[in-house]
Amino acid sequence: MTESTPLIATPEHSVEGFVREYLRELNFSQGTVLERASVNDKYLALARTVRHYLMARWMRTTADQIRTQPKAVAYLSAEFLLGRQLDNALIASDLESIAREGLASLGVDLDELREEEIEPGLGNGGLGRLAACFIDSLATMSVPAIGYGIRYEYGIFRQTFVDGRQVEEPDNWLDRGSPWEFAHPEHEVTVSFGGHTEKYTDPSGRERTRWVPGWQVLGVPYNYMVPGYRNGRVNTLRLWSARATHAFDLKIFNYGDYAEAVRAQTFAENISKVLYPEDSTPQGKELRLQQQYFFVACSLRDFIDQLLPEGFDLHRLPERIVFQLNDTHPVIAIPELMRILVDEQGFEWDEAWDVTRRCFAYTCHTLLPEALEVWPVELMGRLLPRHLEIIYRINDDFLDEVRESSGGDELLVRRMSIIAEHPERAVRMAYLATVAGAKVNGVAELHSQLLRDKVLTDFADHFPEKFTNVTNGVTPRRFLRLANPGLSALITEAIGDGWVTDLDRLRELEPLADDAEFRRRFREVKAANKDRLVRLLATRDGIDVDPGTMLDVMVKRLHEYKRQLLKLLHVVTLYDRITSGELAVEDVTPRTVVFGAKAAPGYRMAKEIIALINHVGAVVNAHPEVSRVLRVAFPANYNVTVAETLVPAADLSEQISLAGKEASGTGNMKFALNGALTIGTDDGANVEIRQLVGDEHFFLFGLTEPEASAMQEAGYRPSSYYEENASLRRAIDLIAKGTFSGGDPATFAPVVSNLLDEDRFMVLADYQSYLDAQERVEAAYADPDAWSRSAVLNVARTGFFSSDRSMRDYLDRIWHAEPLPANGE
Ligand code: CJB
Repeated sequence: MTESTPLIATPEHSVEGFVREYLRELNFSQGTVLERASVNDKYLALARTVRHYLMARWMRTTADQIRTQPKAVAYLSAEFLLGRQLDNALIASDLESIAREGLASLGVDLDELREEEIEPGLGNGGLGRLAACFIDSLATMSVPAIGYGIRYEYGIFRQTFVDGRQVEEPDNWLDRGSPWEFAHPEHEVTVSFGGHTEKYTDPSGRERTRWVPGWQVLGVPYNYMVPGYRNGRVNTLRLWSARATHAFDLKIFNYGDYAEAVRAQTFAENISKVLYPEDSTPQGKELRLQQQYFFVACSLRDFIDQLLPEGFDLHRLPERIVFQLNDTHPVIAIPELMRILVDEQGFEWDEAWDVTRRCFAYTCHTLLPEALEVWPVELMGRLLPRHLEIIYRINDDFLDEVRESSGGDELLVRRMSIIAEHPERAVRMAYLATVAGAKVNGVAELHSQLLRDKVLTDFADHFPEKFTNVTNGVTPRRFLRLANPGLSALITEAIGDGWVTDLDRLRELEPLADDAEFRRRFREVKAANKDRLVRLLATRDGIDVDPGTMLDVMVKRLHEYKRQLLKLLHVVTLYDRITSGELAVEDVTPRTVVFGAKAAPGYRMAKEIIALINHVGAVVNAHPEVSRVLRVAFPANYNVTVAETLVPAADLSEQISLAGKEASGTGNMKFALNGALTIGTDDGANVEIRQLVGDEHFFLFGLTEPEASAMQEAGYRPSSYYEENASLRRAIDLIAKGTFSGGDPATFAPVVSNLLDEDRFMVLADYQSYLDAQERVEAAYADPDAWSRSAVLNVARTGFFSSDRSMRDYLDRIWHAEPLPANGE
């Protein structure tokens, strides 16, 4: 394929040029004029204007990739939690001040328009947000890369509270159209499901298998720009939307059965209708497997047909692409590539396997056994009969290999089988990914270690060279430059602006931690960020926060392993001590505890915990004495947009999962990078954060992973902590007797008994250690100068957690791909 069309011109990079373009957009795209334009008209015109500035870069990047045919990275992910697009596009194209000034000259306020954008919530939490950070970094580093995923019509649900309990509402983010997407129905792809397989003999006399599908749907690609930061590059994110095949239209003509045709259409379109809201706890629903196969089948087909030159020899596929599997969700891509090569391209099995093994790499994001996806053989066989056969064959070959290398250790063979036998026959997707992937990585040092030692042990022994670590990262563009303009300006003034694309440069701030004037200005920025948050919570949620208090923040999905309950027990203990007179309010550091968390709609305990937080909050906040020094704020519907205001305002970052349960965490990185101090366990990336910032600037507490495991093995008895620790007993008793539920002990009885009888995540074992660490926090906070010194050092020493560094690690250890030359533009 060659590109010879001249590229479109970029509008003039000036206030006048911008205004001209903007008014043209209002007229021609929105069909209105400034005087009559609604806020939405103005927002859409602005988005389109900014788009124009990126368009030539996008076209050039695509053309360069097609022309030079470099090795590319395809990031396959069922989730991309992008956050708002406008802000990011403005900073990437260096249009922020031009847009602000240009709009102001027309009497339009940029900030008002920014608020108009509904963020595409196409992910649940950490995993989806990580994918968004990674594609941002790849674009900024000029790496030829494409993100592939699903264009869910409904993203993660909107959370509201009714009587303190979570209620889910649909997120119809596309209601007013999205100016950031480009539909390409002409590039639709057909995806098959169901049916059966049959053997046949091809003209050369070879025995072959073909899949005779039962039904089909179409995948329509929607392209999104992924702008690099001021490097003249814009990569592509391609999300697939499901449509009914045209055969359904024919049905309408042929049979006049309109209702049936519409039903079929709805059935097909259901596939990309809604994001499953379970985080780390897949439900094994048929529609979810349909979604997974749908998007990877579209993506492989797209890459082979659209991005490779015609007649490309697929034996050389590993030279052109590496498919990174973001958790197990896209793992069905492995048998799909085998099917394409063997059934469609006529490869011998071994040839196809050799190509496939070199095209995939797998990232595992969890240690929780319940988060590892397994698909019942019955379901897989019904939906994807050919893929199941291929998986069986991969498994047979692999188990032969294990048998041979282990001298026939049948117990080992059974343990390593891709097919589980109990409780039902099922495909273990993580095992399939490990057997087929060229590399397997965890997402923080500790996590990768535990993956090898505990989860995939036999595989780590069998394929030691496959296992590696890449510690997660976050994009400094969104989570520092954009979210924290005050701190960004202060940093840039001190060390120049190179840090935005080279975050290690933050090290140059270290000496400034000892500069009293710099610390004062740092505190000024923090105070301004708190004011910004206070305004947001007041207008968005009607929550009143005193910016003079310590902001103690715990925001992440609600999960028992993350231990929001531990944080809550601290709040209840403070309440108890103040109301019982044990603590005088004068002796308490005033703090506002901010929670943000969505629970999976079917996760009963998580929803109970949300209700309990809200009920405790209501009592604490209404208490005349207690509320002078302690308040709880729980804004509903925590999302990326809220994070962007919350993270820069925080003083204290709560990262308190039970050691060995949080794979990495990425919120922990965002807070440290914005100068919050962490109170945390030795878990996930906390370990690396603490190593980098230094023990004196991190509040460590809790059991280590080996200690926790040993205790579990010896028989953990949570009630012994209740019996022996009076403070803990009083806190639990307050909840148990109904203090926070209008005197009704029944309301939170399930939470209490869960803690006392099971406490799977050892909240009670870590309670005292956590309280002690909180006392160290109070003591440290009492010295604002020392605190801000630690905060500055947190910023200076966490440049490692840039997702640019993660991408370099993937490139070096896994992908072995090269950046394109920067675009001179
Ligand atoms: N993670 O967000 C999810 N969803 C899952 O289903 C499994 C894991 C999270 O992924 C993040 C990115 O790697 C990690 O930082 C986090 O610890 C993990 O829970």
